[in-house]
Amino acid sequence: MSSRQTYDFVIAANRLPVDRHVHPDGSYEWRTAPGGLVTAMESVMRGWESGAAWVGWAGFPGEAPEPFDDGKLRLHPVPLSGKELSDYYEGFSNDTLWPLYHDVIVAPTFHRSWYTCYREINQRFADAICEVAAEGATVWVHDYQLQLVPAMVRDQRPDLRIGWFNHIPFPPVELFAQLPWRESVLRGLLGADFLGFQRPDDARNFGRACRAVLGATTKGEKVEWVGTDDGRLGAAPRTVRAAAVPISIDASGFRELADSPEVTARAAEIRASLGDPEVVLLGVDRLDYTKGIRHRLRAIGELFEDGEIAPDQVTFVQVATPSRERVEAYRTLREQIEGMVGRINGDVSHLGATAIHYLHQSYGREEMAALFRVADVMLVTPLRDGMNLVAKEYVTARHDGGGALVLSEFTGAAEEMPQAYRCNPHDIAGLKETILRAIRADPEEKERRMRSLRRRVRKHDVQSWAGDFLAGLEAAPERPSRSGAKGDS
Ligand code: ADQ
Repeated sequence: MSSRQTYDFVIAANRLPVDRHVHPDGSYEWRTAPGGLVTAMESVMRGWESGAAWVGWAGFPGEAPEPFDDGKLRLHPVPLSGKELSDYYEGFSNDTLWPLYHDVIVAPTFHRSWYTCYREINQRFADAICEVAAEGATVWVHDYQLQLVPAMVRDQRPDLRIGWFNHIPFPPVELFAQLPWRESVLRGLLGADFLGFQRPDDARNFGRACRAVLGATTKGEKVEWVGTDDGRLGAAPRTVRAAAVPISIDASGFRELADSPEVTARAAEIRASLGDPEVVLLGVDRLDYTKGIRHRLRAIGELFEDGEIAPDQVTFVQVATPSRERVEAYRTLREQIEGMVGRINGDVSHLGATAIHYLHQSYGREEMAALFRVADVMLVTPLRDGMNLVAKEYVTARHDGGGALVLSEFTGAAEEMPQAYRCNPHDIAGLKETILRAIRADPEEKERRMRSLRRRVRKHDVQSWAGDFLAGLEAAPERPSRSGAKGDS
C-alpha cells in the first residue's frame, strides 16, 4: 500500500502559486507569485482547515521538483518540457484559445500538433489531480488551459466533485465554432458538475455552443447532454450547471495595504516625482492586445494634440507588464505601443513636462497601490476582458473619496460597476469625451460614483466569490438554496 497523502480539496491551474528564485550560490527559495488568481485563491485556502493540494506547473521547463508543502498547502508540480511549453502554453493556449475567446482581436492560429500537445498536457494534469484527490474530494480546475481536464478526471474518478472556472470570456458560438476541436473542448468541460463564468453572457454562450455543436439541450442554467457511445473522451450523458460567478479581489486586504503609511508616503513621492501635475491619468495592464492600450494612447495623444489637455497640467502614466514575449503578436504590439508613446511624447511633451510616462515593468503590490492612490483618473479600456481586477483594485485603493474610473463596456467588471464612466474603446471620439468628462466632473459627482463602486467591491469580494463558486459546485446541477452559502460575510 502506498502511504501517499491525499486531500479533500484540490486546485488545478496552469501555474503553481509560487515562483522559484535561484540565488547566486545555486540555492533557491519559493516565493508567492504575483497575479490575480494567486491572490484570489490565497484567501480560499485560508478557509480550508484540513489542508489542500494545488496541482500546476512550477514555472520552468524540464523535470518537475518533488511535491512540497507551503504552509498548509501541498504543492504538486506538473512537468513541462521546453517543446511542451511552446506547443501547449504559448501555442494552443495563448495563440489559439486566447485570441479566439477574446473576440478574434488578432487571428487565432490553428495547428494540429499544438492541440495534440494540449490534450497530452491536460491528461498529465488530470492524472496528477487523481493522484492527490481523496475519495469524494472537491476539485476546482481553473481556466482555458485546462478545458479537457474535467472529463479526463471524471473518466478515472467518478467519485469526485469537479468544478471549472473560466477567467476569460467564453465566446459567442459564431466564433467558437471556428475551433477545429470544438466538440472535444465542450465534452471536456461537460465532465465538470459546475462551470463558473465571469458574466451571465459567457455562461449563455457556453450553453448555446453545447446546443449548436453537441446537440445538447439547455433549461435555464442547466445543460443536458445525452452522450454518445463512441467511446471517446467525455461520451457519457451529463447534466451540468453553467452560471456566472464574477471574480473579485481581497478588498479588505487591499484597502489596508493602500491605507498603510508606507503606501501613503510612496504615493506622495510618486506625485512629486511626476512634477506635481494637476491631473494624473493611469493605465495598468499586462501588455496584451485585449487591453486596448493602443486605442487609449490614440485617444490621449489626440487630446494632447487638440490642446484639450496640456502636459504641464496633465500626465498619463501607462504601466504595461511584460507578457508572453515569445508569442509574435505580443512582440508586435510592444513595438507598436512603444512607437506611439515615443511619437506622442516627441510631438507634445516639453522639458520638465512629459505627456506620457511609460513603464514596461512588473511591480510589487505596494507600488501598485501607491500608483492607484496617485491616479485622479484610472483608464481601464480593454477591447475584451473576462473581468479586469485592476478596476476593482483601483476603486478599493481610492477610499479617500478621490478618483474616477473610466471603464470599457467590454469588460466583465462593467456588468457590476455601472457607476463608472463607461466607454466603448473602439469609438476614439467617444473615448476622448469620456476621459474629459471624468477629468472635469465635479468632485461631488465623482465621490458619489466612487462610493457606490467601492461598496459593490467590498460586498462582492474574493471571499464571497469563492464561497459562491463552492456553494454552486456543491449543489450542482441544482442551484444552491442561498447564494454565497459558504464564506459569505
Ligand atoms: P489578467 O488578464 O492578467 O487576468 P487582471 O484582471 O487585470 O488581468 O489582473 C491583473 C493583476 O495583475 C492585477 O491584480 C494587477 O494589479 C496586477 N498587475 C498588473 N500589472 C502589474 C504590474 N506591472 N506589476 C505588478 N502587478 C501588476 C485574467 C483575465 C481577467 C480576470 C483575471 C482574474 O484576463 O479578465 O479579471 O484573470 O480572473
